[in-house]
Amino acid sequence: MGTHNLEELFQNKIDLEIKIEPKNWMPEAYRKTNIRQISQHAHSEIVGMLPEGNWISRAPSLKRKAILIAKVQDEAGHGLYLYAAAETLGQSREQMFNDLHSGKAKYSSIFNYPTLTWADMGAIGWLVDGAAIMNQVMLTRTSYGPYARAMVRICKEESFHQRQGFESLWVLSKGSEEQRALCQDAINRWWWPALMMFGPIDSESTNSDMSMKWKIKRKTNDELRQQFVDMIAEQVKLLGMTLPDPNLRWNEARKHYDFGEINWDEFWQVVKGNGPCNKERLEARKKAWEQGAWVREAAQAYANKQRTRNKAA
Ligand code: BYC
Repeated sequence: MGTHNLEELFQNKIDLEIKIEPKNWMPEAYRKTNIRQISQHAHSEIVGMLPEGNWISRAPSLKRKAILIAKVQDEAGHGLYLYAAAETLGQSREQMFNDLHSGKAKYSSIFNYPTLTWADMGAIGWLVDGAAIMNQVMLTRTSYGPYARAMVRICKEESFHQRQGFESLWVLSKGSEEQRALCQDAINRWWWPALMMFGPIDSESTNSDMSMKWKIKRKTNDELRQQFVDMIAEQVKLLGMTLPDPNLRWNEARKHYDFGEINWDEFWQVVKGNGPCNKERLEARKKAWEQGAWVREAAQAYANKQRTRNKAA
């Protein structure tokens, strides 16, 4: 069968909502774009452990510490499911790590901002995980089977992450003047970077057209960002806090909140590696990789020994 017919059959399957599985024929560009997105997503989970890991030893109570450890561990698990999903497309895990460490592969811009106070743990849970879920719920229906299935479990865990973040800020928002100020300051610093997580505006989004046609993405960057603004603009009222945007207001005609201009120059600087913590984050990942070499070697030696024993038996 010619490539043209194969492409037509492939698109028909997508249109009929039939999942694409690892051994099915797929256009090379579909494979590549899934490897790109899934591996970037995996890297985001792994790098995303760093800003929060920074506060595990300083959590204000045993309860908060246990919650934070559980959340950071979940993120490691999400990274692993996603690396495994990308491997089914023929990309080796080693190559993915090399691409992260060399700076070739991207990861979410959000993790290049510092976590300055305890309130940042709440703001990350509420806003960063909140933005992540908004995007990931749609990905439970993405067309590539292994990615969609990984997302189902990830979304369940992410909703716990968001809840705990909101609850942590809720407690601060009902506390002393100083605690309220910490809460507001964290919201002020995380709001705009959280909006940037959804990616560039649709007209600048190079991958969206094909990803929408192939149902890898089911909603555009701007649609999801608007959904997120509408949700958070209501939730912030419960905290008695404000969002740092003088242009945020309900638009009755659109039935959505209008919001101010995102600083796209800042976004692209962060994506290009010039954000406040880009260098620190990559250094931390490279160091962890180097320091973990003996574990990988020991695991390999053990596997080899088992194989030899099994052959002999
Ligand atoms: N940061 O054509 P576009 C989490 C890049 S972590 C950096 O719209 P696409 C969590 C984009 O890659 C959440 N780069 O791209 C973990 C592209 O460059 P390339 C992570 C960005 O792929 C721990 C270029 O800009 N979630 O859950 O159609 C704690 C043009 O963009 C960003 C995912 O990864 C960005 N924010 O759409 C807490 C979800 N935005 O690759 C939480 C899966 C864009 O062509 N990914 N770029 O060189 C996606 O859904 C899509 O990849 C995106 C971007 C919506 C992010």
